[in-house]
Amino acid sequence: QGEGYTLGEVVMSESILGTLSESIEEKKRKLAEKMEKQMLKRLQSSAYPMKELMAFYRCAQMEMETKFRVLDEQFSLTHDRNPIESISSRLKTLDHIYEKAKRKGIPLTVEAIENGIFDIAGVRVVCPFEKDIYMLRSSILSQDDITLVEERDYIKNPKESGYRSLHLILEIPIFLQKEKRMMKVEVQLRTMAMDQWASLEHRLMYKKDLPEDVREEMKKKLLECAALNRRLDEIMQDVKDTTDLYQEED
Ligand code: 0O2
Repeated sequence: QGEGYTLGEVVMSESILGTLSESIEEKKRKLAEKMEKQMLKRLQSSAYPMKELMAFYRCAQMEMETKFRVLDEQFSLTHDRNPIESISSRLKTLDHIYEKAKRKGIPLTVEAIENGIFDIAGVRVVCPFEKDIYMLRSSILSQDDITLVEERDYIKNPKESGYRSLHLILEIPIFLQKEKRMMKVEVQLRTMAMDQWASLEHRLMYKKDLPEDVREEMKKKLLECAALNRRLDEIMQDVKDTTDLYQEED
């Protein structure tokens, strides 16, 4: 009865307080959701700056693709084979940009997105052999208009899932009517075996209706495949290097 309340009143007021704080939390959550939706709408409706940024990324992607195509062309002249099997590009969709910004706590402004998300433009380069990847890496990095912003070598240090690829975040200039603009592009370099593995694993990740035990079993199998692929890439490289040696002696 300390402050003149009965026990029943204290219990009551505690439960009222509990309900109140729950409803405040709920209100806060709804407000945050509403603000996020408004920000996304603003981002979509600030159509011109965002559209412009996406157009710049498309240009940077084209520039980057061309650089790799040029390297492939030149190498094929001198070595009688192509170090690039295929090149593909993708621009992240607005929804995926939004999800990533949310995950990383990046404000939904055009400027913050450009400064905080580096893989809006992505170029994937698939090579026959692992050594081709590192040859292309050093050729592209030796170009004086390219800056390496970040490098993640998931070939030397594969991800826990078994994922392997070399990731480079590169800054490349695009030349507009009146200005030069530096843009970031994520380049993923991988062998054909790594590419096939990544596509299969990606499919598995997006199968939401898979029973948990089946998913675990598939993950295990994919880990096995990753180890086999690694060995496959090593043997193929060895066969090629040895064959090249004999060719040189002819
Ligand atoms: P999408 O559809 O290719 O755009 P971060 O927050 O920066 O540390 P982030 O950006 O995921 O994390 O960087 P990370 O881990 O280097 O991966 C970037 C991209 O590599 C992914 O892009 C995938 O394309 C690919 N990747 C990375 N890990 C895996 C993996 O375990 N399996 C497969 N299949 N691909 C992987 P997005 O944005 O996830 O997808």
